[in-house]
Amino acid sequence: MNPNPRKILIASGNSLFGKGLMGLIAQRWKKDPPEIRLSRQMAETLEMMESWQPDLVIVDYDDTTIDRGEFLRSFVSGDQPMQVMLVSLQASGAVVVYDRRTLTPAQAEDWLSVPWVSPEEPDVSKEQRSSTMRHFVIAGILIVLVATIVYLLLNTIGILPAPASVEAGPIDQLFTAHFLAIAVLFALITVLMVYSMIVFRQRKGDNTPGRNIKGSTRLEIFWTLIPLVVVLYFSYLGSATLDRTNAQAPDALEVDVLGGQWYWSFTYPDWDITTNELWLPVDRPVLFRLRSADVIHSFWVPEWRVKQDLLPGENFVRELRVTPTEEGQFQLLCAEMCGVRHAYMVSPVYVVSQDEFNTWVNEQTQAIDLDPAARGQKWAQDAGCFSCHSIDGSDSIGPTWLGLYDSERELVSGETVEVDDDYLFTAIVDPDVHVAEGFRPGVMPQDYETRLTEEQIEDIIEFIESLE
Ligand code: HEC
Ligand SMILES: [Cu+2]
Repeated sequence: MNPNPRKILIASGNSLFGKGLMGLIAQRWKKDPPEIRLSRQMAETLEMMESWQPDLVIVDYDDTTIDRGEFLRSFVSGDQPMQVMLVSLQASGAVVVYDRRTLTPAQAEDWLSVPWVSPEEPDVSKEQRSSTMRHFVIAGILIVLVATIVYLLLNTIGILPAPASVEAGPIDQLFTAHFLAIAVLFALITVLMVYSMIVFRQRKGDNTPGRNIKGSTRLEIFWTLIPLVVVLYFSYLGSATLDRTNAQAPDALEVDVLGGQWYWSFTYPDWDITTNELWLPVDRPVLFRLRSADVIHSFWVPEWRVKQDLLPGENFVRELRVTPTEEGQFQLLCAEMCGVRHAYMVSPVYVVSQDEFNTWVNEQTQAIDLDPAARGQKWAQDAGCFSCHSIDGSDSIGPTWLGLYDSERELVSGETVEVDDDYLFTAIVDPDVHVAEGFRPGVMPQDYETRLTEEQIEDIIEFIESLE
């Protein structure tokens, strides 16, 4: 070490460090004291090393605001002779001196690492390591426990009804896999958080600063790669499931589904049947072609699991494949918020044996050959008129049809008109043209003109006429 430095720079954020050293230096070179400057900040230190060219820099190695890498770079880049003395007072009181002209790569290396390993430190860290181990083991057991409980809970609370289609199998497997991921993630996050909050909380009267942790590349890689793999695996699972549930079946029964505000209508092209109840034979693959008359709706029978949106527009026919495996009555729901009566957009679904299905088909096709009034009743039934109109004389959402024909109808406009074929036809295709007294416009669907043929509307009028 330079036996007689003339210019000394002391770099430390801690003023006691500087003052203490200045006292020591003054004692050491009593006769011919060197010039001493203090620097509190990293930028200031670097600037002074450049402009003032001290021949000795004393660095407080316990000062974490000093960037060791940057300091080293600036130190080796100059060509004036210069020495650096690294002094650590906290850990061990160790002192290391580096000379700019003789600095070796090995020295630079341990400059950047911590050079002050005092002999007793390995013991401390061994003890620490075993206590860290203990925390990990306890937290690990808690995580497994909480994950198991959450997983069992998610599987038993019965979010969905019992499955009733071939497609429900793969979808439920997917649910199980997601429940597992949810349970593990939930446990991992909450257990570690709550455990840390309780075990590592600040005790009363403890004002020591927390440990300075620099980050860990290994940990970063670890917790980037694992979620990446998990997410990729789930995307694979998702597309594989989609593939399985979309598998084509050659002998599928075709049903055209029309959804609108707020009704479901089903057409079986094989027999030209249109109804508002869905009848299907059990164990036979069905191909639904879904269309919307107005806004987006969504076709969903919870027991079948699969779900498909209906989009407005002629070209947006969506397909959905289902093979019901359980007989019984189910409910078709609209699973897309579609307006004020969205919650009532339900239709019954009957899954029956092939025999019962054939009987039902026969009944439907025979209805077409009945007399006009009987046909009209069927069309009215299929179009859902009876959810608002009664034929027993009681008004509900709409006026009753009993005794309507040939009666004097009072309108909200104050007029009174006679109910005849023309009045009824207009009332059906354009309900808001004349609104019956005591009722509101805009309630009855406006699209029957497109959903019913003219003959069907005439049949319905015959039917209303027959109700006297
Ligand atoms: C969402 C409920 C609703 C549905 C479904 C519905 N209507 Fe109506 N209907 C009404 C309401 C409310 C009125 C009274 C207001 C008006 O005249 O527009 C009405 C009025 C009528 C009238 C005039 C009655 C009168 O006393 O002047 C006829 C006829 C009629 N509906 C036929 C039908 C037919 C046929 C269907 C099925 C194809 C049908 N409605 C479906 C609610 C409904
Ligand atoms: Cu809807």
